[in-house]
Amino acid sequence: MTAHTSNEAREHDPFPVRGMDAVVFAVGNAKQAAHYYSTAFGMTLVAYRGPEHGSPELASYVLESGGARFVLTSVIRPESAEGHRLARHVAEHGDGVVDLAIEVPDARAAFAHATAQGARPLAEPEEFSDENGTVVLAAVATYGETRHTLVERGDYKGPYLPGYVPAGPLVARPERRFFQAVDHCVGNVELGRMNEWVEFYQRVMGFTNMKEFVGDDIATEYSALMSKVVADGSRKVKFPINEPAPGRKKSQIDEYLEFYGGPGVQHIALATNDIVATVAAMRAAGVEFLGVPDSYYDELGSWVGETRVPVETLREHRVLADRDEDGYLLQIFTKPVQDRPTVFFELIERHGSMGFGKGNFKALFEAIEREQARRGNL
Ligand code: TYF
Ligand code: FE
Repeated sequence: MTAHTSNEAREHDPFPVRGMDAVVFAVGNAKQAAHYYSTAFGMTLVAYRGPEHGSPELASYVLESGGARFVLTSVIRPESAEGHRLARHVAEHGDGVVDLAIEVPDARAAFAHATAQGARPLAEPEEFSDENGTVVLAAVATYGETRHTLVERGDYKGPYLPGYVPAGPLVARPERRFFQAVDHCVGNVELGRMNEWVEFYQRVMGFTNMKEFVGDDIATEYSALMSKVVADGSRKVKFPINEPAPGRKKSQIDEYLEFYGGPGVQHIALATNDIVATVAAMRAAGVEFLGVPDSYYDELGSWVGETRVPVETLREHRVLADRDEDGYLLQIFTKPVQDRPTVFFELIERHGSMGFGKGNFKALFEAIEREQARRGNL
């Protein structure tokens, strides 16, 4: 019965997905970035591709933490169109996300559906093989210069993709994993374009709107952004889309668009099951988080109810909490992780809630505004 139901569900899903395959970053110095994500994010280097192994143009480091996978690529010597594209990406946008790669059961079918629904093709489906098996890759464009590679792994057994060799770890693994999955990946798009991109994911990938959104009522009062969330049927892949809104001050989304040089990935949320331990470990390694005022915690206790960690512990670590009808969540946001005020990370510990922390938007956006002011961009 269960098997029958899930088979049927799959047949009716025009774009079935298995989950996020990887978040791919183009950076100026992947060797150093791999060290940062190892020491400060507790990730483990598992695979590498570079000039020592027949790739003279690009160096790529694959890091994992549970099911979360980051790929960090930098250009050694631009030769091909791909090398020039990545070199120009870093020159224009700074370090950033070039690819939100999605694992699919059938990359040819996913690509055919996406392009029939109007997605711009970037790479036709192609097989890549080595002694570990065969994968099929295809790619379509999304907002800005970001892409979605569609990854069909079948029973591929290598450490990442053909062309990569096993590598690492760079440093001793932490005793405890800091996070175990990518929870959601957020895009910033231009003023007035949010609904187009929401419709893009609905049409091209069959994603549906999740109920959480920031409308113009909230936007004009304090957040200066509007936001909607799309997700696949299984809710393993969740993509909130933000656009700037006219507020009292300069929108944080406008600041991003200005410094990134257009639309792109704003933050990656990482799912943890012990946010307090993870924040403590990341802080000790030098990661900076947004702070909220003490008054946030003075009020929190009166409405958030029972949480796994007492409010006083949340206060100590500046962790935020929110509750809805399904449960609660704990979350915290890093400051931008490069010199440009662009990409940052979120840690999220979910206990039933499928939301994104709507109850925290006011405190969070005020904290972001304090940072914007500190940077002279408000
Ligand atoms: O992903 C979300 O929607 C939450 C809230 O600049 C959020 O993490 C939205 C915009 C933003 C920071 C956080
Ligand atoms: Fe988020």
